[in-house]
Amino acid sequence: MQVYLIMGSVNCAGKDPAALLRDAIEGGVTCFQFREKGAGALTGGAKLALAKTLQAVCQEHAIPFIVNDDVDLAIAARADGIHVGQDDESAAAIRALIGPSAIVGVSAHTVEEARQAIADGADYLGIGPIYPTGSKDDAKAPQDTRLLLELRAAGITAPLVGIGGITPDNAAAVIAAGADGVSVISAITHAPSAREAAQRLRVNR
Ligand code: TZP
Ligand code: ICP
Ligand code: MG
Repeated sequence: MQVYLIMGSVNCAGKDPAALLRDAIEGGVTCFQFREKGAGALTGGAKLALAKTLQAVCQEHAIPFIVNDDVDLAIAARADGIHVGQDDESAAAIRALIGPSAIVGVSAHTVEEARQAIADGADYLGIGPIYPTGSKDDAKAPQDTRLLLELRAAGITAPLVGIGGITPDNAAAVIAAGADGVSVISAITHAPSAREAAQRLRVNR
């Protein structure tokens, strides 16, 4: 999980999500999360249909397809995993629903939240926002690479991905602080070329 793209239709600004995803994977994206959220987000059957379309692109390229928040969708689509936040059920409860082999990711904002998620069986943690982000309405205050450094100093060895405002220009700092990978929305979805943006992020790993 070195370059982790997160995207839904809302992030694509009129571009075809499947074409954008294919382009990004060809540039080096190693994991994908379907996050269908925000104003104008698809629901119901249209959401499931887009999930299936994007999942097929991931399968063509043999990268994991992770669903944000929606456990029912993750199960219905037989996704490779799910990513949840602190307001959602625990990693243990989610795993009980989705099955033992699924990837379960959890967002954590403090050392305590990170320890708890790992104790609950999370496979990786999303740490952020690192930098200011325009892609999440209710994002917490950015904390730079401080928590990444703190988690590693505390001896936490779980896979960590940084998220929030990460670009090809600052990704190296996130990895240097202890992240195993970077999660991005806009650095790829809003780039003139998704492929080139993914390539530039990938070399930073
Ligand atoms: N969680 C914390 S920041 C964020 C999410 C989903 C959005 C990241 O988007 P971007 O465009 O890479 O800053
Ligand atoms: N981290 C990751 C990897 N995904 C998310 N949706 C998030 C934090 C909020
Ligand atoms: Mg959530």
